[in-house]
Amino acid sequence: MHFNCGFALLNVLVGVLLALLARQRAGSVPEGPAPVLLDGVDVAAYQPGAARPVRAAFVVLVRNSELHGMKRAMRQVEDRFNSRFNYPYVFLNDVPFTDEFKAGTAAMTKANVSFGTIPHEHWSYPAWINQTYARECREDMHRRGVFYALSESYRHMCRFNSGFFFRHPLLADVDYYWRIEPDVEYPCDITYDPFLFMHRRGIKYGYTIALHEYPETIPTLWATVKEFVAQRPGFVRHVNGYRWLSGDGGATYNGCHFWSNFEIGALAVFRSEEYLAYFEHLDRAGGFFYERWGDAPVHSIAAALLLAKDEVHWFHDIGYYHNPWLNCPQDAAAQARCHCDPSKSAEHHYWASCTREWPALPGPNTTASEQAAIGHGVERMASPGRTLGFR
Ligand SMILES: Nc1nc2c(ncn2[C@@H]2O[C@H](COP(=O)(O)OP(=O)(O)OP(=O)(O)O)[C@@H](O)[C@H]2O)c(=O)[nH]1
Ligand SMILES: [Mg+2]
Repeated sequence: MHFNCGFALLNVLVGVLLALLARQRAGSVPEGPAPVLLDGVDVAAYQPGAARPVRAAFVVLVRNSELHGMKRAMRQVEDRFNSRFNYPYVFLNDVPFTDEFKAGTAAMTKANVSFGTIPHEHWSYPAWINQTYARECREDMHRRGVFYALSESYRHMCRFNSGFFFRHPLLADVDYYWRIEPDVEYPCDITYDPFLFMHRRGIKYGYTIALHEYPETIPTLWATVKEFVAQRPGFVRHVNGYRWLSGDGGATYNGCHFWSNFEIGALAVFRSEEYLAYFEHLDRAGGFFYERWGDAPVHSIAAALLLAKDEVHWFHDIGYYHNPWLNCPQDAAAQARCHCDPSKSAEHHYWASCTREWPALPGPNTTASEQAAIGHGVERMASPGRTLGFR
């Protein structure tokens, strides 16, 4: 009896002690999940519709017929990144989007989506283009086996991406864009906000893969750029970029370009007076239609000439695939969050050697004599008697 009483008392004491401990522990645990910080920003800033730290959006030029490939790309973009960050999507099309396309893509995300039709003047022949000659050029390129040689829409697409996407009213309040296309893949978790990363570090243009261009699509592009450079002393601000574009001091273009189906960029670059004048000069020359100038070399030449080395960033840590090229992070820590084979990454291939050549350029600490040597080569690009301004 005495033993039973003592045991009961002990039980009560242990019970009270456990209850006290439980209360104390409960008191130290905050209500709901602890706030998670992403690159120093509270996740609340990334709720759909919240005022975000950076005004940014995905920008997608796409056809109604590509709905399924678009959903496929969005699935990975969402799973790997945007389900936590909720950046809005802006879809653009040369014809109105169907209700099926709108509903199908909106169902893939909780972020805002908007759908815009491209103004006719941004997707048609300018008055100065001789359309008969343009057709002859397409047929000639076709006989020579050039990819997309006969396609008129491909040329409108390249011209739109070169000179007009950033003027669309749906992007009026957007400062940074991230381009995606149907069927692209994102095989790695992206655990930080690339827009904020760029904004905080003053980066204006980001890429994952840089390739050489097919020379037969741009026979006169470089000569047209040189003409513009000669007319606009000051356009070339950063001579180091020339090393990336030309191995012979500007005489010829080596074809290096950032592969523009992936781009994260500051729209201010494209909206700048310099870029608009550059695009206007190229557009007047007619090479978007008489040849098949791609938006990738057009963007890249401008980025290389207008931006400093450190304003262009290789996102080596963002896994990305657009047929047939892959960017797959090489380091073991990143691999833990990826489903790609690092040995297949484009950077190992000679055709994508431009990928690593940008980060290998001389930087802001390049010596004066090195700069002078580069500058000397660049000056050869200008017409005799013209001076180029460098900053
Ligand atoms: N709305 C619309 N979008 C287009 C048109 N042509 C191309 N696009 C889009 O523009 C982007 C680039 O076109 P692609 O056909 O992928 O060009 P590419 O990447 O050079 O070629 P691929 O290697 O075939 O992918 C994609 O997002 C397409 O969906 C068009 O005529 N209308
Ligand atoms: Mg494509």
